[in-house]
Amino acid sequence: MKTRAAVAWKAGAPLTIETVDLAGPRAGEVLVEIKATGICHTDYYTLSGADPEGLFPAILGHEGAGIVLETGPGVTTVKAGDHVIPLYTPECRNCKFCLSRKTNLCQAIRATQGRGLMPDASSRFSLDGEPILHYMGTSTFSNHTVLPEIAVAKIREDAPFDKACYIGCGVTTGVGAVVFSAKMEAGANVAVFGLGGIGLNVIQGAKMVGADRIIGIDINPGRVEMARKFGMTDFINPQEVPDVVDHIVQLTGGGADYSFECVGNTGLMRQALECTHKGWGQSFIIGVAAAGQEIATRPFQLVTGRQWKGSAFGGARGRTDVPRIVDWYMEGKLNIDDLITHTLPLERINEGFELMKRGESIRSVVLY
Ligand code: NAD
Ligand code: DAO
Ligand code: ZN
Repeated sequence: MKTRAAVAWKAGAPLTIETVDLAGPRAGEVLVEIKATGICHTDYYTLSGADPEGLFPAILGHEGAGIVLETGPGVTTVKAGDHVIPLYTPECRNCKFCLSRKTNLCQAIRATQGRGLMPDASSRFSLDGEPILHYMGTSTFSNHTVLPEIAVAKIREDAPFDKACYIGCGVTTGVGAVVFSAKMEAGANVAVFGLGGIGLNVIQGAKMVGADRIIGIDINPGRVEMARKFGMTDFINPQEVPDVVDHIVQLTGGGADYSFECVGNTGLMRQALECTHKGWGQSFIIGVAAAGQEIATRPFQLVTGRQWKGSAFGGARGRTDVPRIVDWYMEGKLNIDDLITHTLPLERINEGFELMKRGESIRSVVLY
């Protein structure tokens, strides 16, 4: 079939809208009509050329929602007409990682996904006979995409696509880090470094589970109003205090029970660890640092009981947990509407990237 897609031809160049060829789903695959897709920092990271694993030409996008149009042979868990969210972290329920119950990092299709290919090592996208690569196994910047069955979460049909798409990455990454990775308890004191599309979702996750103090740290004071609306109780602009770590330790009477780094800055990662409470503080790295960057702290920070951890896709097992998060939104426990600051047609997708770069949007959503 033919479909409209925003194609990334090379690093640093704007996306161009093309009518591409899309081959139908093979065994274990589904064809999905994407109804809406968010534009995430990670798409920009790849498009900019900073991602050493970025491959071109490719159809980017990993934060979508849509409807299954067709299923390939052997597909049993979804059918045409089902509403789904594509999963860049699949859930096969069968690999060593899934069966361990210790991680959400399913490895069933990891190797081919990382090469921009479907599990049979080929691409379904092409233009003038030349293949175009998939991206993160999702390629939601195409009106139609083909996905492995294990990489779609079936969701309720009354969830609006233009909001549900954000659960495909940002909401799940932030809320999930609190609920699934940290398993945070009510009454906890929390520090959140970076109040963007991820950090604000950490904040609303912390509020949802009943955290006590929720301290937000950001260099952009323009984020304060929104963060307070989502549950932030205290704000720190690092440019206005002599020592952020000391400030958080004072505010919390000894340190945060949990902290989350939602920027991708290794200096902040250190502060996030060191502002946690001696004996039990846990610090979660969510932000993706630039290639080659390393983290450092004094080992005594860990000897004295602080724990340094990481969280990918919020620790969520996609097919199991994403539908639950959609329910939380539909039940009014999560606010997604206010985080979607801009909506655009596919033709204006490059404007969405510009808004993000200028820090003017929390989330821009492309509507097909
Ligand atoms: P964003 O650009 O929307 O937000 C980043 C925020 O950090 C901004 O508000 C900015 O003002 C603030 N900031 C920048 N430098 C700062 C500093 N020195 N001190 C304090 N605040 C600072 O980005 P986002 O969409 O929220 O993504 C955040 C990070 O999370 C990115 O690195 C992204 O790649 C990563 N990410 C990780 C996962 C995962 O599963 N681990 C998933 C999605 C995104
Ligand atoms: O299993 O090695 C693996 C891949 C894990 C991918 C986790 C991705 C989380 C960080 C990237 C940000 C995505 C938007
Ligand atoms: Zn698996």
